[in-house]
Amino acid sequence: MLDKIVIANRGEIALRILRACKELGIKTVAVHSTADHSQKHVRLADESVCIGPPSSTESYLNIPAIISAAEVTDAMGIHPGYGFLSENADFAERVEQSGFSFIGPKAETIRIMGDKVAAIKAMKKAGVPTVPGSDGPIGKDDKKTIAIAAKIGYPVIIKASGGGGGRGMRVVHSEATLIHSIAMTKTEAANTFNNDVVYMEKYLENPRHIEIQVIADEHGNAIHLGERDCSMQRRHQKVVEEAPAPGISVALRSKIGERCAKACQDIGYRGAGTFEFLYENGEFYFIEMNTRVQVEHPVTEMITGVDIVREQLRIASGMELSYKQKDIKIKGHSIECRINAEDAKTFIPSPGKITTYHAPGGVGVRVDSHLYTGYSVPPHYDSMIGKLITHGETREIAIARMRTALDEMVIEGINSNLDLHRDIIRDGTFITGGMNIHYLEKKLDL
Ligand code: MV4
Repeated sequence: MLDKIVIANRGEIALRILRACKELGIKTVAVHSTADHSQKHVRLADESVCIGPPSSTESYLNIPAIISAAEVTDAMGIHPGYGFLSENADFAERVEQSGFSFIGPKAETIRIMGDKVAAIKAMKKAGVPTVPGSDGPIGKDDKKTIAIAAKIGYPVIIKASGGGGGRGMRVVHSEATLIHSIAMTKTEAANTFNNDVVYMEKYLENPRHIEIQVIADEHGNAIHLGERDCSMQRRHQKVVEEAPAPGISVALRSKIGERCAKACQDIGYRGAGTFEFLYENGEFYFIEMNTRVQVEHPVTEMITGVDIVREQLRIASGMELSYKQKDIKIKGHSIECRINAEDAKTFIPSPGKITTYHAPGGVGVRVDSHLYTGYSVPPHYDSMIGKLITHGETREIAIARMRTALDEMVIEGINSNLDLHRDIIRDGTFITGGMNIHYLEKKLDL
């Protein structure tokens, strides 16, 4: 087992990783910016190292500073959490070249998945269903490009291979604007991602966003932990997630899940990962793979009983998965509300001091947050300040528990989006379940 690791992150996920380490007897090193010396995980860690000023680029994205912290504390591994350097292949490579374990996939795997054209190609080869499209980069031959779009059928979407997560995309509704749109997307992609490769897919108009969680060890074992529905989003920021996805049958879950697990074996995947799909008319279409632990991993933990971060740490220690596929049983339903320090109506960020904090509790209620009364939310980072997660035997019970928990939760001194969540949890369409990715933006538009 790894005996000491650096937690190269902040906020709730740093605390989540710290807790998993404590349970496994792994010593912890918190690396933090000058803005974060009062964070809960910094106080609870065995050691801490200040790695730079508040700006992320000079602290949480500062590769030499993080590797130096691992060296001076004699740590064995580095857990990147999510965001920051978690999907940076160069970072993973330098971590391993410096003699530390990167708690995640091999650098080469991260590199492939960061290149969306390469990721789709690898997944298609492994039998994962993909969106009908250009099957690779769009070339220079405009006649050929026009023919591909005609074959797929309009609307089509042009995506940057170096993009992902909603960056570098353009929907095209007819042949009249196709070539110009491709040129525009290419220019933007060259400027933003330093990579002008673009590809084309059939544009799915009203899909749901459903993703499959997988874990894989270095001994060729790979399993899936079912799916999450992340369709309740605004501007590519997820707001509410749940597991399982309403309306997905046991048979369909097994079919798509087993394809993903097998794909992990085929490509030699290591660690926790997520296959992102669009789901429309009963069909799954792979769009991207995330090679990190995700914000919404708790809903999967609640319905499977698997501690995903614990498995990450075990896998990085060279151990086998704690479970076989047959051990994984989906039990009940779980919902997560992302709590942000922002205005519930305008979404304007609201950093500042928390004057009062009361976390909810009770049966089936989990709070993953680094907040405490007197904590100051710094203005330099993402506005997410915690996650409220509920679990129940049925979706109805999980919703009732979430409604109760949201009404019980108090965050004062700053604005939060608690009122938005109190509205969503009472929304008739949400209560019915199975809404598509456009639902929340349309609801907020009214
Ligand atoms: C799409 C799509 C429709 N058709 N691809 C946006 C984020 C990135 N991960 C992929 N995205 C989309 N790809 C095809 N072929 C619609 C989106 C999309 C979206 C996807 C998931 C969650 C929210 C979204 C919001 C807008 C657009």
